[in-house]
Amino acid sequence: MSRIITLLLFLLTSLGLRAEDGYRLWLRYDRLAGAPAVTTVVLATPGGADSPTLTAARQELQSGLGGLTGATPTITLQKTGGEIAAAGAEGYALRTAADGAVHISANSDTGVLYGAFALLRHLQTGRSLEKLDLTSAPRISRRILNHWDNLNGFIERGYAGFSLWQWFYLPGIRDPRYRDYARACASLGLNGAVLTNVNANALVLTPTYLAKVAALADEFRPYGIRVYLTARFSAPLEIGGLKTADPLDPAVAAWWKAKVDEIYRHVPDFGGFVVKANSEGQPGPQDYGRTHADGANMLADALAPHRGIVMWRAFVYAAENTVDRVKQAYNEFTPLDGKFRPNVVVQIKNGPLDFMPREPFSPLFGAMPKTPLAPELQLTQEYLGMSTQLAFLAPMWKEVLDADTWARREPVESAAGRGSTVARVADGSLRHQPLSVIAGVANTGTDRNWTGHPLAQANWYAFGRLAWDHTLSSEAIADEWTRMTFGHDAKLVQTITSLLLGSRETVVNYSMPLGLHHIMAEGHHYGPGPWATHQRADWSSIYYHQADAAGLGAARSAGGSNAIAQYAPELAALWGDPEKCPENLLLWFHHVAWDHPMKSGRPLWDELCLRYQQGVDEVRAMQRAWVSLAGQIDEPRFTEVQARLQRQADDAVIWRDACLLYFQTFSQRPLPAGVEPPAHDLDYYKAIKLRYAPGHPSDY
Ligand code: GCV
Repeated sequence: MSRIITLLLFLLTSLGLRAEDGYRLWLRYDRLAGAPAVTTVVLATPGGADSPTLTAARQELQSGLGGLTGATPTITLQKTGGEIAAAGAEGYALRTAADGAVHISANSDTGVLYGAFALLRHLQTGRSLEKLDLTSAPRISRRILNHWDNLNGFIERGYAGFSLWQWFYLPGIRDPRYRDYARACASLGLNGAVLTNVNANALVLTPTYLAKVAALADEFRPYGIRVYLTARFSAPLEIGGLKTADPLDPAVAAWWKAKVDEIYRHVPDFGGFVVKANSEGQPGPQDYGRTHADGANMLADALAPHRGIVMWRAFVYAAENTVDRVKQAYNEFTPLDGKFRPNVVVQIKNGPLDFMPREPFSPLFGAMPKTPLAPELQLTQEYLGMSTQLAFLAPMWKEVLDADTWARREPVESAAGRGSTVARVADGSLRHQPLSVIAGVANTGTDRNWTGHPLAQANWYAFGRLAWDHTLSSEAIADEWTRMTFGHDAKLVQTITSLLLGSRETVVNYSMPLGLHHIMAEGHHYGPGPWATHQRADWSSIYYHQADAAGLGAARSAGGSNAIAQYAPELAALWGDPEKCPENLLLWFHHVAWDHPMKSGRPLWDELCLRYQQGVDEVRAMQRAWVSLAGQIDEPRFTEVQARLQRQADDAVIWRDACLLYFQTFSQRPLPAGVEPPAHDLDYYKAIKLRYAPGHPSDY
């Protein structure tokens, strides 16, 4: 039997057909019934001359249009008549001429490449080419994936295999996958990749590794992708032979300047550094009594002559600091506003804590008007079920990007800050800042399908699309991705898009509803651990949920840690009042009595229990929805998603039972009707130890 299957697979492969394994991502160019014929494509740039980027565009169009329409088009190059208005440096214009030829015009070769991918997307999503006339330009200039990849191949919080960068084999042996990675990124308009973990290794700055970095940069360059590295602040000590890394020591500054010059000799378009300093044990300027600005500026000065930038992370908190952890970054960074060089961006996680399933936006976005601020989003699902569970994150990112910081738009607009959204802070439009960056912690790895969970590809896709245009809706992104990745059947599209769109809220419901946060198991962060205590208070769940006989939730309003005061007064007034605070953030900001009446009329305890149950029910509904697609999806992807949804359903039950049994020891209330009784006692759940979970360096 197995011989027959092997033979069949061999025959299919030799016929050019293959089992769908997810490798092609959304760049699947299978024949599309009804796709309009495209016989001629004109690529127009100011120079009209060929280049590696235009070659890449041509190759993509040839294979893409050839596959989708069944006919390979004629592709010609020409000069643009003048600047393409509204396209900017990287945008494009797509237009169908009277003779039926499609013109892709741009002010740069990269713009044409992006236009080529946009044309393919247009066809792949079933849109017409008739009277096509659109211009698109990115709203944010640096759209960057951050890879938390170590030089030994391990990816911190990576759940889809090992690092794509094969450091041992570079620079000579180059995995063809580098090009496919670059194609995928370019298809979304992503234009940067930080190759290394923010928990940095200075070795990558040595000549041997810089040659390898240069090889990757060469692979990515035709696709408009610049490479960036993480700079270990203590590198002058570790690889430079200096006795200090004090940023104000001239010898240290000179060492970095020489190192940066050396990097640019290897990689002339090197993008710059990301730095995690004085956070979670990483070295930094505070080791020498200096500030984050001192450290960032020293590196920025070295990079400035080459037009490189520093992305200095604001993810800082310290064990010895007794101030509420969610307040610490604001306290450290707001006094530094206006003190950074123009080529420094402060990179801020979307929330003030750490990529929880739901957080309010970080108050820093509304509090550093003189500094370019970059949102850091996390594609890899560290706290949302890794690549085992389905959580489509576009709705979460939109929630943050669309959030109004209420920051004042001084000096021009003095009215209250309505419209001062995180997105407008990030894209620089609020304060006319020229440098704009958005960063996403990648979810890619060596798994054949790149992201482990076949549907987690949608998070890579969504990040890229939002980085290009944060005004796109989650619905539109889910629709595009589904059509490109699975097909156009109406029921299929409807089913998969609604699965995607509801999935993040489902994870919130069965893991950390109503504003609960940081109650996951220690270390690997997969599964519940509301009982977790650690020698570091700020790594303990009890620090965050503050459950006691009276109630549940972190007290962060005026009577508590007053973290609420870090937000604009309009928001503080809303969120600081438990009667007005949106229920999805209630336990983030307030310690609430178990019998506190919720909007449903139920007491908090009952509401909490029913939210956990709802999460479980929703996963089961997701399973049923997926099964309804049997026969409409290729077998490998269908089976893989089905198995992962089953695991998600089992894990959701564990979350519900573990959390409710634990919180019940405080509430002393029965489970309300409609909540399934747990199959085990609390000790059973406490005893669960997941060994060797992926993405976490130690055992558990
Ligand atoms: C790269 C969390 C993660 C760490 C990560 C850190 C950071 O603490 O658990 O793995 O380190 O965030 O963003 O720097």
